[in-house]
Amino acid sequence: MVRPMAIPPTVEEDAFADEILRYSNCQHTGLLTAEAAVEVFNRSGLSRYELRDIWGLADGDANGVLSKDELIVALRVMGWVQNGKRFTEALVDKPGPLPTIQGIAPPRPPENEASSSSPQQFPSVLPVDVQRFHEMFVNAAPVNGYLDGACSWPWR
Ligand SMILES: [Ca+2]
Repeated sequence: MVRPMAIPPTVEEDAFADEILRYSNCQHTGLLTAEAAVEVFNRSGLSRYELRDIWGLADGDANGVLSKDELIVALRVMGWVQNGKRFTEALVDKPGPLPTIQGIAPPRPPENEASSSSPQQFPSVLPVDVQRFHEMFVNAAPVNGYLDGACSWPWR
């Protein structure tokens, strides 16, 4: 039996587990195979001894694959160990920082979506604009490469 977590998975943990299942092409079964887990966990930068302990704890039913719940256990403990905690089973009982897994970015929390879209409001510069700016620059007869401020931005 899987030991239930004292604190249920956070939205971020749940989403990160989904992301890893997707990355490993295991999203249909919802089970992370040992082979896929090794591939993913090795990207955490933890030692194989730490990973062995984490795997042993996470695969609570010892069937050699991680269910999503078991994967979240692994992620939670990995996050703590990456942040300098010594491995203990008690780490499972408190949500910590999400682990860093190279090549797999944790999904953005929903509340960040609004702010992350703001940079896209800047008009993109098309190549034709670059050419036009270049012509304006040349036509303004730069002296030693510098322009008078009033000349360099004529559309003001
Ligand atoms: Ca299992």
